[in-house]
Amino acid sequence: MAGEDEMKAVRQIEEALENESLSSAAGKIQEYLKKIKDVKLNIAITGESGSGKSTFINALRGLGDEEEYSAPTGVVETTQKTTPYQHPKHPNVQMWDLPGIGTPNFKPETYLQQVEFERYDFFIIVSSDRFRVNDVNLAVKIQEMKKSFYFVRSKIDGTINAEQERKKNFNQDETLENIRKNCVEGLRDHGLESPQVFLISSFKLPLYDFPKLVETMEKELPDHKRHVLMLAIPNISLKINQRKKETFQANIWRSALASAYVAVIPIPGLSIAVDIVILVREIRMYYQAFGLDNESLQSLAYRTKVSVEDLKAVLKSPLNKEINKDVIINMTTKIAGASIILAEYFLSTIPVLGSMAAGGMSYGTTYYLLKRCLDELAEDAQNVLMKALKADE
Ligand SMILES: Nc1nc2c(ncn2[C@@H]2O[C@H](COP(=O)(O)OP(=O)(O)OP(=O)(O)O)[C@@H](O)[C@H]2O)c(=O)[nH]1
Ligand SMILES: [Mg+2]
Repeated sequence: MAGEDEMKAVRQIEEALENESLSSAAGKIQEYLKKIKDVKLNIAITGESGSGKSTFINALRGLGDEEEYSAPTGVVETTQKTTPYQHPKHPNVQMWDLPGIGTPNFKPETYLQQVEFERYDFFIIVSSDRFRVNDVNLAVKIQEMKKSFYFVRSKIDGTINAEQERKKNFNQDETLENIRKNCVEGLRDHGLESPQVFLISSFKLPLYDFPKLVETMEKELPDHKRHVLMLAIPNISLKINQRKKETFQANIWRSALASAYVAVIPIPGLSIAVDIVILVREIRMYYQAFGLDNESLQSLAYRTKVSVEDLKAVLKSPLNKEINKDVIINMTTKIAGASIILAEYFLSTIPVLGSMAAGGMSYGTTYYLLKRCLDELAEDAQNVLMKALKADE
């Protein structure tokens, strides 16, 4: 299993750090980094016709319903076969639009085999009202196959609006609680013990339970898949922003160690003992994951009706202008003094690095630089979100 592979890889790296030379440890980490780049995440979205599967898939990919690569949505039945949709920026992440379990040609008994269940990391079962016995049967079967599932009650914005119009003393929290209770009771009636239901509007992803759903999926995924999820999930709430930051921070040591490897095998012409290529690649990845690229800002502006100019006005980090070798080298030379102190700190935490001055230096500098860039970009992204979300409420 992939999760065990990961644990094995980390253990090997740790052992190498304790017993062997730095270059051997760093060699292993490079292998691991290469492997991690190929990690795939396959998410299955299923539910009755018209429940909002395709719309949810588009929202998960940070797309509207009418863009070039969007899943077709509409009032007529559209999903009749299993269709993969790639994440526009992370092709390793695929959302699968599955026909509902009650669709002609699909029988409840053979549904999971028909949609090739082995392929998916987990299932999201969508319903726009009460969950049916079919949904529960499916969940039970998914469980038997040792996969996980999440119930999503969709189109919450519509339900809330209708309630608001109908009731004189409308209370949103109370209404949400009632919908949740209703769904949970329905699932219990059909025999599911302690189901969890997430209330979601694909038109208003930051509101309601979407951030909680992300948090739950993240918690339940193995480490290497979690990283991929946090790269791909749209950065639409302060909570998600924070989780992205934490996930990436937990991975910095890997890049730093890979950079140390490069430093002990000197590259002609590179005076600073840091692998710039690794730095540029990682920082670009943060930038995209935080949704600071032009396309993401445009789409956020469109959704929240805040102008792109207003969003860009809160950006402070120079990284928002350009992320290339020169910018990074410039930052590296500026912090050279600080990194020596830091390198010493890291040498004391990872003794084996001490035996290679250049490796230690590189480890410290890379770690420090990545951490600093991550902090800067996370903060910029947070400010952009605060600006946008204020207008969205
Ligand atoms: N108000 C509201 N409408 C939604 C939401 N999600 C989907 N809809 C609408 O519900 C209708 C059906 O959505 P789809 O995403 O096409 O549903 P589907 O589950 O893919 O349907 P099939 O492909 O027929 O199985 C469309 O008109 C959507 O615009 C939502 O979060 N809020
Ligand atoms: Mg559809």
